[in-house]
Amino acid sequence: MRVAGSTVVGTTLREHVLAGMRAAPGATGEFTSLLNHLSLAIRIIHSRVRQAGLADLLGYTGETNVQGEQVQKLDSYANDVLVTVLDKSGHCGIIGSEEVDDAIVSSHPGKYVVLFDPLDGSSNIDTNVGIGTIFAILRRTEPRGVPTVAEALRPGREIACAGYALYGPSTVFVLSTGQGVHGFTLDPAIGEFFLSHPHIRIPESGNTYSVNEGNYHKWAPGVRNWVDWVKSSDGDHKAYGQRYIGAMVADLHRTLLKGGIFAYPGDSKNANGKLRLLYEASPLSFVVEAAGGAASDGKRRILDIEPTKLHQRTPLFIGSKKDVEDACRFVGQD
Ligand code: AFP
Repeated sequence: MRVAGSTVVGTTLREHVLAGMRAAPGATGEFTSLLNHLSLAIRIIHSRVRQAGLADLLGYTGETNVQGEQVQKLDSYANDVLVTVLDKSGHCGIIGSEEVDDAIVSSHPGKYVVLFDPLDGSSNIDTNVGIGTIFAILRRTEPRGVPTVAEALRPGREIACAGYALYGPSTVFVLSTGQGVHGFTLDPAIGEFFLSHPHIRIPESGNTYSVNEGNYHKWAPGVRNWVDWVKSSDGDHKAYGQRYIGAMVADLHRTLLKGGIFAYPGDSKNANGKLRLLYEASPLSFVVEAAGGAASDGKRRILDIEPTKLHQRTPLFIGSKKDVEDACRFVGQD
């Protein structure tokens, strides 16, 4: 008798999620279905991103979003896809998007909250540089009640699942439910994500730092001292190289795989920097911590920050544990 099974076809995202469901006592399949809807939205966005130069999608819509930034066509398309697919799924009570001022109450309320940045790094679109989608899923606190914004205003440590899609040379989908981080690569010919990076662990330390150094003169002394130190050799510390794409998903993905640190500190113009706690910092901190790394605002663990506003910003130092500790040693003195 032969035992079925083959190494020719790898593990798909669907199979991986289904295996997680089978291992979770009492699972109803709703979370599995929600992740499948999310993966559908990401594949739709992937498909449109790939046609961006062809389909007259580059450039601005002419509108301004809640952050006061110009909204690009692909941002609003990605936002619409995610809101529509997640709403139709019937699994979300509240949907929160970086592109939308207020929380969206789903027309088919379910038991999850989903928060996302539909197209992070969108100012890179016109130059054909990597961009991505970031998301976090939380279980609603009152799943039977009327959905409220308070169910979204929760610290990152309460996240049930978070991850991102990076639309780079290939499209990768990285996610974690807190136990392990796994990466899947899309086979565009068949529209399926396959497990390509199982059990990602971020190195204890790296040799690159990733920060917009053009802000140097706006930083507080501690941040400047850290950057001066990190790029110079001092005893056991060898000078780090610098890498900065300007799309956090892309910078973070490299940091996750190779180690090192990504930072967006506060400065004299924006005390809390640029990044949004709920849509960018918390989900990516959840992933990085699950991979063995760390994330801080310089003084506090990102996942412990209690949000008060949906579009709240936070300084961020994220990556290899030792590199984040080193940064906080300097920055914590500001
Ligand atoms: P956009 O989505 O407006 O391009 O912003 C991307 C982002 O929030 C984050 O992905 C980058 O790391 C960061 O901004 C880059 O900001 P700077 O251009 O100020 O370095």
